[in-house]
Amino acid sequence: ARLAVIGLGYVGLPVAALFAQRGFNVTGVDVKAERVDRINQGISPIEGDEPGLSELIAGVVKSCKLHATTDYDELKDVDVVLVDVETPVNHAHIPEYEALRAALKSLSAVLKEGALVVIESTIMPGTMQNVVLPILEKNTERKVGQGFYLGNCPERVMPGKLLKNLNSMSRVVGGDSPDTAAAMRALYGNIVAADLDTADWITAELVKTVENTYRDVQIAFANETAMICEALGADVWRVRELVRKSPGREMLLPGAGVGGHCIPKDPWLLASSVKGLDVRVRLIPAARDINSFMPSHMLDLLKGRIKDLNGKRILLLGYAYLEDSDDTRDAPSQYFIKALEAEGGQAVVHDPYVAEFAGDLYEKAKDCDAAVLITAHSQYKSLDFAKLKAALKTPVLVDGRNLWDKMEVSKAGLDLVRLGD
Ligand code: SAJ
Repeated sequence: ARLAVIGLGYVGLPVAALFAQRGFNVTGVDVKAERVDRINQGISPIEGDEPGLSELIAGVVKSCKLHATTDYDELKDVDVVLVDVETPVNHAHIPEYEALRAALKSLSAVLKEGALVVIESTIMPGTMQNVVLPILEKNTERKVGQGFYLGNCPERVMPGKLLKNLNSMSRVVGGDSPDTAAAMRALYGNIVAADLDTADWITAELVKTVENTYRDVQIAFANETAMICEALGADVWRVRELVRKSPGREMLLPGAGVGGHCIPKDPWLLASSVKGLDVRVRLIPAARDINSFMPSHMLDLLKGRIKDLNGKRILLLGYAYLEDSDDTRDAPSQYFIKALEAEGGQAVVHDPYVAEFAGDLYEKAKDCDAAVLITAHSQYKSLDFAKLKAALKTPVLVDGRNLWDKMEVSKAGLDLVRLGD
């Protein structure tokens, strides 16, 4: 069967390659010609360490199972089209569908009679009914369930484990009808070894946004508890350890902030899905507000030791949004740097995973006044505290991820300031 994937990013490309590996004739469509060219040379344009992906792409391109193009005309005889274009949220926290609308319009012009279209991009609940369906029916002049079939299958992937996640994580297959959902289940059974749960569109859209909003709210609770503990002179890490002994209290980790491509964005998709309807959404925006505040709180912790940051140089340990990752999307470090610069300070950034900021951290520490840990990269665990103390002008070290042992750090003569303590 012939399958196409529109949008060859960090979700679309691995999905296209996996279906190609399973024997489908896959056409990948992307607007970026250079990305198309690299893929057709068998090279993965995806940054970061994705085990198995480069070899997989080289293999399926070599065996002519995967072909990339910028030309929608190549979709004429395709039976299944997966849509994986970007669906960003703008500064007003409203989802932007320019890329989605453009892809659907171009697809409508060539969509084969009776083809199945599946939206994999993360969308605001209600988008299938109110945005995707009208565009396709209007531009193809066909009715869903007759002239074409339409589904929503949200992806669950984490950077660094794309191929593993795609195979091992369960997925929801939301169809325009139970029959379509069943057909999607059979289709995805080719690449997914975990549960494939059938549903309708709104359920599939909600599951994706709710699961990530759940995480954001849980993290916000941990962060607010950390700030309460600081004010009361308690140690949130000890409190958390004991709270978790109570059944069903899976308290998450306070931290220097919440970054990445999914967690900061999806709560806004969920919250905006009921804009204008008679329901008040308060907890979700409040959680976003708390988590977005954490980088500034890290600066407040630093200012507890160095009042005036004007002209000060601060060593920032970690730029990526997640430990042991090179992914910097919406990373808390970026907000910390902005807040520091607003006080006249300057950040000297170290991050072993980000080329621009790699290098010898003790060298970088030499002309810095203090250091702040934003990302818990494993190699920071075994920091040479004596060496760091000798390099810093003021022996202040702020720990935003509960990475270090208080005794060990203070033994080296550093003044450790811990989030939540
Ligand atoms: N974070 C905290 N405290 C926590 C957990 C995370 O501050 O207790 C911060 C992290 O430092 C990071 C951000 O939140 O800055 C997001 O961390 P994450 O562990 O949620 O990692 P992500 O962004 O890769 O989230 C993905 C999501 N997966 C999908 O969207 C398919 C999320 O739903 C998963 O729960 C998460 O991976 C995971 O389980 O690793």
